[in-house]
Amino acid sequence: MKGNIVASLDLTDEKKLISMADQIGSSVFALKINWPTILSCGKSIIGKLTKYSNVICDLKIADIPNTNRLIIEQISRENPWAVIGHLFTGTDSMKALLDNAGGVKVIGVASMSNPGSNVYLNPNFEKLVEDAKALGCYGIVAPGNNYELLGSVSKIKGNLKIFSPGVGAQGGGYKQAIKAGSDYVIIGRSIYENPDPLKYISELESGNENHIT
Ligand code: BMP
Repeated sequence: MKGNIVASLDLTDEKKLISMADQIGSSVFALKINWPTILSCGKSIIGKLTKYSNVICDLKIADIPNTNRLIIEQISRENPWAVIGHLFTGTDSMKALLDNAGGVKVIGVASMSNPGSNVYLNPNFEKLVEDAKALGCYGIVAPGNNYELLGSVSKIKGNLKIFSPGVGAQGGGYKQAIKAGSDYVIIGRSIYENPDPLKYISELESGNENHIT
């Protein structure tokens, strides 16, 4: 586990996923998995991946407090390093995640990288960040392809760590995202579809991202 790159392994073939985790797990800060992987491989894949790196379970949990509690109880048994939940459902729902997470860190979504998020979610980032701070989240998600918004989130983040997707396939740059305030950069397709993911990661970290895909 090193550096500040979170590899988002949105793979549905368990063999390919484990092989990629084995190849890059020790060269990144964490491996992130999302619904496609869990739906195809089952939730035990979370535990299986913990041997390669920190695992971030990106379920974007967004329900009433009781359902959030039931979900986090299931997930925390697999010992991920962190889970991602939505903040827009309100402080009661996020509190249910935090209260029932055991030792698992909770990251809240404050803003997103897809253009559609500019309609409902992104205009409310200030309130969402303030809620995440007040409730004691470990971190927040803010887009690595929207430097202005990321910079604004960074100014008010307090002790929260910022996790930024949107770099690579969605157009964001690693260096610019860090410069705008990102603590951890989430990269999916540009890593797992890369013929040489380790080279790509080390080039990014050494400041060469000219070849970015
Ligand atoms: P990619 O680098 O291939 O675009 O993957 C990005 C990953 O981050 C995906 O798992 C996606 O679901 C997630 N993500 C995102 O792209 N934007 C957000 O705002 C929040 C995310 O979790």
